[in-house]
Amino acid sequence: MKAICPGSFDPVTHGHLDIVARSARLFDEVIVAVGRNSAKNYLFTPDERVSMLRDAVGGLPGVTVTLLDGLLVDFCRAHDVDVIVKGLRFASDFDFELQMAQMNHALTGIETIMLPTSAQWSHLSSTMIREIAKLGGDVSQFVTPEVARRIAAKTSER
Ligand code: COD
Repeated sequence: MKAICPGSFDPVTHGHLDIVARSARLFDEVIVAVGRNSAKNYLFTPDERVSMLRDAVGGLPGVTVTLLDGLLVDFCRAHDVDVIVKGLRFASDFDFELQMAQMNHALTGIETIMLPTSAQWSHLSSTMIREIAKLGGDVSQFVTPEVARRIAAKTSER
């Protein structure tokens, strides 16, 4: 089966990577898709987010990374994706993810599977990583060395 892990990944964290790695053990193929959430303002460009993800998932068998332009369900139909995989941290994630899962199902009938976050990473969010980095904190335990380097470069140029 072919799965997709969509997200903003601004930037990718160990929490996201844990969901991708576990998906790779469950499905034959996993596409990690860098999409757009119109409610968010991004620190990194779509190409930068794709590049950081490619670096981070490089060794995972069956995993590819792509840019998602337009509707997720249209991409899934065009690429014969069987299932959408999302990560859940807390109740507010569930409320948001449930609504998106039901909307995506209503649009094309595609199913969404939600994986509970690993306890080790349940407190991680890209928003907090950006905030900590902006205020000079050390985020290296939450992201890959390459992402930490890119965040430092990005925040110093602002
Ligand atoms: N542990 C486990 N899971 C996590 C963690 C963590 N520490 N942090 C985040 N996650 C999960 C999130 O719950 C989510 O499932 C996924 O990882 C991605 O998270 P984000 O924050 O990077 O991405 P979002 O939620 O901003 O992504 C939203 C999409 C881009 C997927 C969505 O807007 C979308 O599908 N856009 C395409 C256009 C479209 O089809 N819109 C209609 C949607 S109904």
